[in-house]
Amino acid sequence: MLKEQYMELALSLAEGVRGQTSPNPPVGAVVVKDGRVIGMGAHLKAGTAHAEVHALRAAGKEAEGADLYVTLEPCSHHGKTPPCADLVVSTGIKRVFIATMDPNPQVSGKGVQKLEAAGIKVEIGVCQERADRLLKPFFHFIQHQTPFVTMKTAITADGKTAAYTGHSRWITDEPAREDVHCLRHEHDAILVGVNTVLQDNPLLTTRLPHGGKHPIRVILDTHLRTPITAKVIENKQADTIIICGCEASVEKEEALTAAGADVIRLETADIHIPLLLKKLGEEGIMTLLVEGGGEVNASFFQEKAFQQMIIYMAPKLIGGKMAPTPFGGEGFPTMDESIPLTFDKVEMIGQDIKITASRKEG
Ligand code: AOF
Ligand code: ZN
Repeated sequence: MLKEQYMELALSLAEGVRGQTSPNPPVGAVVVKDGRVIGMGAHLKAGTAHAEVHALRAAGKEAEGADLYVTLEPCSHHGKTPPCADLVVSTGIKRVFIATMDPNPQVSGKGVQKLEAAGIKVEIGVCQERADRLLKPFFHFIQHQTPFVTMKTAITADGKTAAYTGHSRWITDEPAREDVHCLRHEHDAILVGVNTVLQDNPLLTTRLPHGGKHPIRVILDTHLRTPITAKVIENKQADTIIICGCEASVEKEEALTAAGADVIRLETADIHIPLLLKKLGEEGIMTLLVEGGGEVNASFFQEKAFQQMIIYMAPKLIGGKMAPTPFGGEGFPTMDESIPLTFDKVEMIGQDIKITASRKEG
């Protein structure tokens, strides 16, 4: 097999644990000797063994003289676990292939330095594009200490999120709606506005045939209007964080806290999105899925406070100039001010289309 094929195997392992390693990155590793895979592994959860540890453990003594394929530069620091670079050296690995470098300031090149200082041959950049795509949220979080924000929306083919009456069940079909639950599983947190809580009383949990990880629920609720009886409060499958402005009622805050929610009171009367993202970053939230209604979406839109958009488009037309679209608010006056996106991926999900787009920086 070619080196790219072994790295693709390591990348598949890493992709398989996407969303379950936060705030750590998903990483995969494969150990190969004489053309035979003798060990493989992935980092499964923050605080537990890194990918290399699992792969090298599986290889055992045979690792001596073998090649290691790892999707991220092996770490060089003592974090919650000891440095992988030291382990790689001590097991007698001969060559290390790395897909991409670790921008974590505690690592960033020092892992490779350790390997090379021990006489190991290192090659960087094997299948780098695929690794960088997978690690985009981690890179963003390391650089900004704020979550990588994905806005999700479901629209008709004429771009509406509901009929002019507000009726919206359902725009997309069952398979696309199930795909949204995969998104929830992959994200650390999911965000909606209090209006969504009041109107739909959603659970915001992950409901997939084989289970799934529930994201932390984040409710934007300037005046603390979330009822104590709301499902997001009563249901304990996931934690709920309620964000309010500095003028919200202290009694209501106490009642919500007593009911098990975490209330974060901002220093400002209104919810300022960049400040909110800073607070969520401090909570260790690396990925945030915004499933807000038009007004919540508009506030992220206006601040350009998102990195990715996932659009599910149904083959239906609803029409109506009063029918809502994904972004409320005023919008921009001319095309020159429009927010530029790149369409990264287009897929059919059942009869619907899923578009994954990233916002062009700048
Ligand atoms: C690796 N292999 O599989 C992963 C790495 O607190 P710790 O010890 O878990 O370290 C976390 C940091 O290690 C994380 O921020 C990132 O820089 C790196 N992740 N490194 O060698 C792995 N998951
Ligand atoms: Zn490590």
